Amino acid sequence: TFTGLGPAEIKNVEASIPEPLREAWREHKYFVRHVETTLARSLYNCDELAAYSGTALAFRDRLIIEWNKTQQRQTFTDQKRVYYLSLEFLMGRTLDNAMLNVGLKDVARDGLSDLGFRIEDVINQEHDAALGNGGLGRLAACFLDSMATLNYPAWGYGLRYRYGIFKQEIVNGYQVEIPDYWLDNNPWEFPRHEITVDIQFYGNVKKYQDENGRISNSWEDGEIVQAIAYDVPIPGYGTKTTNNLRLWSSKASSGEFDFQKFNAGDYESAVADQQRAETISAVLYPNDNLERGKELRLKQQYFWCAASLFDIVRRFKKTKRAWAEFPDQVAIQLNDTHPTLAIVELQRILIDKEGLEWDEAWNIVTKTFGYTNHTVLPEALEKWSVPLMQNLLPRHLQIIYEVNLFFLQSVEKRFPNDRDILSRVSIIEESHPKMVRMAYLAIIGSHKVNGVAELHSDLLKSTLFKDFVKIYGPDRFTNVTNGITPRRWLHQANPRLSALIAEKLGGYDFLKDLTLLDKVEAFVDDKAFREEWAVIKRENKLRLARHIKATTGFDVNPNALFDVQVKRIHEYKRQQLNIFGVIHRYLSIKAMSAEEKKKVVPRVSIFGGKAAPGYWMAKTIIHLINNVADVVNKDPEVGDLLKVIFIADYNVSKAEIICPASDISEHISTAGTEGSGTSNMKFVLNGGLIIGTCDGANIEITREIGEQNIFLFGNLAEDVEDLRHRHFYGDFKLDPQLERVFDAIKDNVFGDKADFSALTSSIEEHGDYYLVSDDFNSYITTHEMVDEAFQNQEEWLAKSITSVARMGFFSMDRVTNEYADSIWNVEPLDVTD
Ligand code: NBG
Repeated sequence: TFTGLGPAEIKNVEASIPEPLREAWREHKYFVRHVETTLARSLYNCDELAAYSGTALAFRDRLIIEWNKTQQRQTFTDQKRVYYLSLEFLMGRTLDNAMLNVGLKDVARDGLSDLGFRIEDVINQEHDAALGNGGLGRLAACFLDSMATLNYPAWGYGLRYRYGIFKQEIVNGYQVEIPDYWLDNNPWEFPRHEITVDIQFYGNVKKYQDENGRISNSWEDGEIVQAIAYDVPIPGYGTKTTNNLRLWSSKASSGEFDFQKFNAGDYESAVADQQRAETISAVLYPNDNLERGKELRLKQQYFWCAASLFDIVRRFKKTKRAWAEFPDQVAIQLNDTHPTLAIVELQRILIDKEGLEWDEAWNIVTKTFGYTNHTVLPEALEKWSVPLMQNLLPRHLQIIYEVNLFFLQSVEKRFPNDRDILSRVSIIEESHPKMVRMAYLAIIGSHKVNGVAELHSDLLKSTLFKDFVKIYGPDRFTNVTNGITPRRWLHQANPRLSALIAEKLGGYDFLKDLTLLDKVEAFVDDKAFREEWAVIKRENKLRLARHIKATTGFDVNPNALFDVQVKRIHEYKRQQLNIFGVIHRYLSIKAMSAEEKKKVVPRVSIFGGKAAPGYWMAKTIIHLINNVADVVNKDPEVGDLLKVIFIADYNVSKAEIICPASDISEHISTAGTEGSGTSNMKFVLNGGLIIGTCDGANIEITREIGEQNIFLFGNLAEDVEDLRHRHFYGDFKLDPQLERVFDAIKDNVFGDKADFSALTSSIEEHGDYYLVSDDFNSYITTHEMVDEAFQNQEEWLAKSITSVARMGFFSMDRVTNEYADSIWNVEPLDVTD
């Protein structure tokens, strides 16, 4: 062992080691030191968990040194910084990513192996950091990776939830939610007990005359909660830049612990106050694309916005610049409307605390913020009740009313003859109770608004935000199509494919410039390359098959076509369409002769995803999938021809196993409902083909990879409204093949039909809002084309390789550069020294 050497001796030993080995030796030494001292374990009593902790701590040391240097560099050069405000950061695991980004995974593998550990087992000890629901949270995590990789001076700001997204278990076919207490054993955060901010709630507003005779407002009384900063280092790939993600945790402020109660002997009630403060950051709301208007959620939003703004303003004030320079130094991106209160908070700071005039302040505010919209679904658009806001944030409500007043006055001036437009665009909806429309506030308070895929951005302009396009002109609205980080979603998840590509391209430069992938197309006819490609897919399928066996007990045939749909369960994403298609396939197989069965392409239909705990229909869909699996997987007449698998607790680390293993994946939302989708990109980048509707980024994926390489089906977005309208007026006929599926369900083939009646009747009787019946025939026919295509393995392989080669556009680095140029106006930092 390396212990017991003094610093001088260590230097000597180190000097005697040849340079290439020195790095390895150092890592080894750090590992041993952490196991023996930080963890107080002996090397002879070191299990996999301790090996994980030791390795993580060794890498953390590295990250934090670079983190410090990066922060110093950013402060010293004093360039414009970007702040990404997101209520969700779906980071997944950190160790593997950290090892790859600093380029020392091989060193760690050898070191661990010397000590008798397999690096994969050690990596698997880590708990996912699951501070997000789905695509929106994962996009934020991809942003952090890209911003660091591209050397942008950038910070993420979020909440440090004590409980991340719940852990999903399936019991008797039903989803059961288990709390995810993820913080034990988390080496990746640094508590900053010295960085605290007092956050105020409730109270009232008083007017007073300041020393210049100006009438000012002051927000008084109410209660104070303390925000404490926790910092998470974010290493870029192949660069020294290590950025910061700052997460806020809530605590009763010391002043808040009620000593009067305490002295009066009411200790319990004093502790209860304490606990109440801590609940603010206790739990992530588990809804994806749905807002419920709960007061605690609004408290979370303000708590996080106010703490982050205080921090940003404090940093700016240290530079002693004039306020007018604020937007030259600070860009703040709002990840959806969740952080919209930051707009109001900055205005409040500038006018109430810093004494700026309204117009001067508002000009600074609008130049600072950019707003990204992620959905057109009406149930996801945030509105807060005016009485709720009046109570919780009285001063902010006043400011919102004032912003609205000035805005409506300007609209009235420009459109004097349009009486309706004022009520349509007002931030305040005149309902009972009145509601604050957060998206409108976000548009009015930002200089740029963007959607996340072309179709989505077009729909925003032509429907939801149409009036605002008229008011502000088209330039305020733009599109930045989403992307994914190739570091995690190719290199980390699929190391062999990444290595094969690197071998052909002469290195890993493509991980920093994904457009270089186009050179892969030259090898599409290279026999050895194709074979290697096919072997890698097979290995990845075997890996998933082992996972399925271990977690569900079912054996799946790795030669079968793996058909995957993993994402949040939502009616608009249409897992019901998929499972109805599976039932259709099952019934067809059952009706076949032995001869006919020989021609069937064996399939494994794989599902995964969580339902929001209160979303009953989504839970019904999960139940149906599991019941179908139960029947199909045990039916001897079907055997290997069809298997149905529900992978419980889908999360980022499972996605890393699943994405590389798919032959085909499903992105089948009703046209016009999916903002972008990002797993579609992950699957194609890993050599899987996709079946999808003309929705979200599927459209641009098709444009990039060519329509011969994708299976598109279903009605177009432009036809959806009309179809819904017709259904509403009774013009609806259930697709006959779907009827056969419903008949089987109603014959109790998959358990008690009563359990699924809401699902079938939503289609048959209640207007089929998501057009499942309208798209069913097209869906089934297209799946037949998939089967046919899969039988020609050579052509399938060519499609797979060609598609990967054409995926360069979907790198998160392209996305980040587009935001930097067209929204933030920030430059990367030079880190050459
Ligand atoms: C989601 C969309 C996805 C999109 C991600 C990231 C919300 C509100 N929206 O289609 O549903 O890919 O955002 O942009 O979670």
